[in-house]
Amino acid sequence: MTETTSGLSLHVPEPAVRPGGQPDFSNVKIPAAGAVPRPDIDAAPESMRDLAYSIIRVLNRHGEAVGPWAGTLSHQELLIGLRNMMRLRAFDARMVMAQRQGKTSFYMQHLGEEAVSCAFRKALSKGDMNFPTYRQAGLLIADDYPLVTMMNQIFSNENDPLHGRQMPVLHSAKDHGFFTVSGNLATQYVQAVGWAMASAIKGDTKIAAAWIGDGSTAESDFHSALVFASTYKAPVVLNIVNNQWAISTFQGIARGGSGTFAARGLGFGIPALRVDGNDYLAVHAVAKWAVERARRNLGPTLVEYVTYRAGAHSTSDDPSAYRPKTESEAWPLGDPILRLKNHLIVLGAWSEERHQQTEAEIMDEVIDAQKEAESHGTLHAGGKPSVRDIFEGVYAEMPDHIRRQRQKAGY
Ligand SMILES: Cc1ncc(C[n+]2csc(CCOP(=O)(O)OP(=O)(O)O)c2C)c(N)n1
Ligand SMILES: [Mg+2]
Repeated sequence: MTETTSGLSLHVPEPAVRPGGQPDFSNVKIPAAGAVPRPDIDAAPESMRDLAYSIIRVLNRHGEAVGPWAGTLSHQELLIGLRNMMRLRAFDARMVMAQRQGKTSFYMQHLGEEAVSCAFRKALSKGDMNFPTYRQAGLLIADDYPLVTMMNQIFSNENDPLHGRQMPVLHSAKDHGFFTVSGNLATQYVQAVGWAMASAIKGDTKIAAAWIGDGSTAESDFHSALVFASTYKAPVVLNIVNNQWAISTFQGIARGGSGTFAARGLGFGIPALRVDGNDYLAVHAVAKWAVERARRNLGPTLVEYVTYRAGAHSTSDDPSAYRPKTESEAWPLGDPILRLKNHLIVLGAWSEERHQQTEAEIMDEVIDAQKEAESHGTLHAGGKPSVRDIFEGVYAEMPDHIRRQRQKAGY
């Protein structure tokens, strides 16, 4: 028996650098595009353990699509993908500005992460259900959800489909396979697995997609969801968006000693894949693979999207307090819009001129939508939901004390 000579201490992971330091992403080991094999859809999870530690990439640094994961999208589909990501970016830029102008209390943008939700949506079928967080509005945009309706929700105006009951950006759109966003993170995982189990119990063909950020995988809901998903082989895709940050907390705090977030799936016998989240083609190919597995009743897949939150966490956050200002530029996987744009130029399907023209057209489209939404009110001006809405839509039968409160309020 060895004797302890000094006191015990805890290991507290620290980010490699702090504000003022040189950005350092040497922890992100990046394989060449095309280097990671593509297993058969029904391959045994044990045969693909390496995929939890690598990064599946399709676009190389010359803008070419290479390797076994390439070829899931036509030129036309790629152009649609580019437009959707550009639309999301323009939408975000206008809404961040609108928040600064006091038209909404709060906004959360997707800067640098547009490929994840935009490409994933294109792998799903109608009737499938996403359980998203606040950072997957691309699921709506890529499903042609009206920008005006999104803005009405963000402005909590008289046309807000949720009647001012939700925080801005916590959308809900059942017909677009977008379950109501819950502010309580990781609940998405247990709900998605439960929904997927119900779909299987009914003998339906619909699958679910769960969404979580790197930081939120530390929540116990993430782990309990994995127990149920793996035990019952639920038809669900379990998505982890690793954007390196959870507000001011770096990803290492939630990851602990495990090699990757994807590797969390291995202990449960769940196939786990890591993918370049800034590569639209790779995200789509991996999503399609995982969706097909679920649809063929082969069970859940865990997918980690390696990306970077280039903007602030929300309009209430200032990242210069906790990370170097130039960290975003040093991110080694580049920008998803630029990378798809360059690929389309290499294919001869796009040009710098068309890109600039499209950027201007999309900005006009977003500004027009904003004008229309503002005509129905913003946070401090114009039309608002009725006070009556506070009392309705919660209980099937309104309890007496709520009824009395409503009468007291005069509604
Ligand atoms: C259960 C729960 N705990 C804490 C919070 C407060 N909170 C909001 S966002 C956030 C960070 C989440 O980071 P991550 O999961 O990495 O997602 P990201 O914001 O990077 O997309 C926290 C802690 C919350 N919303 N829900
Ligand atoms: Mg995060």
